[in-house]
Amino acid sequence: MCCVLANSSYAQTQAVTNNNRKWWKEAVVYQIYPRSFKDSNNDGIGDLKGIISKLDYIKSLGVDVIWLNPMYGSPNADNGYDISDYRSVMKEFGTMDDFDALLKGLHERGIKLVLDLVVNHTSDEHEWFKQSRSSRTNPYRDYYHWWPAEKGKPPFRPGAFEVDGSGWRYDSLTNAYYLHYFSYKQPDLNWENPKVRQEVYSLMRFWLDKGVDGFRMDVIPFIAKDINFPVITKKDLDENYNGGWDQYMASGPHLHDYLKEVNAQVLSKYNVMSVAEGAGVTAATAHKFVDADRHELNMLYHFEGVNLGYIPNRFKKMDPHGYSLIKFKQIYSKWDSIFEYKGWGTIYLGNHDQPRMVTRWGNDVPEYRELSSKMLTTFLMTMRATPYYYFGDELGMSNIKFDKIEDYRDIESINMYKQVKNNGGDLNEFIEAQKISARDNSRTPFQWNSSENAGFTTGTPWIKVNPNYISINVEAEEKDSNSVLNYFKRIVKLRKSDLAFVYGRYDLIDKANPDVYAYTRTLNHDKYLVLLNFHQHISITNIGFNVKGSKQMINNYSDGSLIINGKQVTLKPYQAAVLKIQ
Ligand code: ISL
Ligand code: CA
Repeated sequence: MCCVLANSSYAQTQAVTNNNRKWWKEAVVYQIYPRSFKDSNNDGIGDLKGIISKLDYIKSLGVDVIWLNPMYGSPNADNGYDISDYRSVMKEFGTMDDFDALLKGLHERGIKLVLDLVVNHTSDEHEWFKQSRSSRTNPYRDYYHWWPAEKGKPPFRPGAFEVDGSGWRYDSLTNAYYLHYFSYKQPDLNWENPKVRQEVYSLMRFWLDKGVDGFRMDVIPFIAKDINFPVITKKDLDENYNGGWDQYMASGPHLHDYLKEVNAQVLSKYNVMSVAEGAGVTAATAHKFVDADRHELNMLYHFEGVNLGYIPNRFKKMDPHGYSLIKFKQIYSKWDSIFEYKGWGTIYLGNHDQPRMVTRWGNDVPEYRELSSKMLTTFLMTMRATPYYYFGDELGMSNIKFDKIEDYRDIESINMYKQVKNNGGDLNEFIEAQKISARDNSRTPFQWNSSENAGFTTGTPWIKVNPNYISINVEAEEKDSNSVLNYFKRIVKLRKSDLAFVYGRYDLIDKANPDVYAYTRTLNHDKYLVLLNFHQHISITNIGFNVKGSKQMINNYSDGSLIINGKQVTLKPYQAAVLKIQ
């Protein structure tokens, strides 16, 4: 007992020494999907000049770092996650001058810029791949994974975005198959080849030398594979819904050698941050990526939270009973404890691969959309982890819920639909499930005002605008002091007002409560209590210490009401409050 206490107070005092304080731990990251933010030339596609025109809006949010989804040269099979030229800007998004102006504009406002690094795969239209496929003896042949057809069919590997589900594609030009974990337009790079690694480090330096502040690293555990390609079955993968990909297809024997090399040769030379998209990373493997003593990466984001509540292997269909808050609390508490002494966590509920946060985790009916948006934002801004906040969530934007496949633009939804159709599956059931889980729900244009197309474009938007833009938009919300937007700004300020919200110890309270998520954040003598009712009924939580007399820091009910009865607090539907314990 003595030692447990000693350890935790050690962690507390250690937590804020200068050694441990890092700008990226204290930052709020705001993610922008450039295709959908603001269109400056009215071709219907958001672009860099559009972002530049909204820098003051971004500044007004109080965020510190922008993560920009890929904006490099790309034929857009997967909206920029298929890169054909790493050193250029996608034509639709503008020019390198626009990029430089964007970076300058952000830096002038004290905001950092993090780019998306997509180096598990390139586009099949990248020059390296064109060379690679041209002949078996081409110097670029080993930049990718090829399987000569005379060896027979290669062992099964899934291709996430392929209708036939296969991750190998036959290329008659050289009578061989190439590997692609996503679509056939996204061939996987061969990281075993040192030349490939040097190419990647060189392109990273290209952007870092321009002054960018770090990278979000797409599917980084996938870069290293067991290139003996042992036989695995679809069943192996299906039975390991969360871990299967990692176990059989990723995290190859040299993964951490490569990450150490990236750190030694590139990242360590700059004052930048790195965050891994930790697809498949588990509690057991997380430290390998982010333990500072290992000199690899700074942060990762895991999928355990966002995968909760889906029926396994059913095209992301939600369990009809929704998700269990008790499990939700277990997952986020576990991940907090993983990084208590080593590494550093991230927290998110939405991004460009996820549906809108309020639809998925809150309640988007008119009565509760604003309250539950604010409640979820309170969670994100009060955890011990760097928040990655997805653009539009600060307005309470919700899923568009397309009811026809023709409205979808995402390769994932379109090809899954074909797959269900080919297998004679239930297409209505599929479309219903997509209304909750499809990625396009979070890719609809940002809602600036109530003019046509939400002020995003005067052209035809590349994907439909959510009709709720008439009332859910920046212009309306800036004027309303109780809006989701103004609540967001207030809670970002609150997070920044006290290091306890960043570094303070996290303690879960009333953990068996199925409706309320309650916890404290403690640093030295400062202690805050966070109360979140995740459900639409009135809920009671037992805190275990007297709450009366504590100071209210924020409350998503605009009248500031909160029913405290000694150690017990009664919360209204989706109520959220943060109290300072005196
Ligand atoms: O989006 C997913 C499921 O709906 C994820 O499985 C996703 O494919 C996975 O997390 C990898 O995501 C990243 O790489 C993909 C790209 O489509 C995603 O947008 C990107 O975030 C391929 O580059
Ligand atoms: Ca445009």
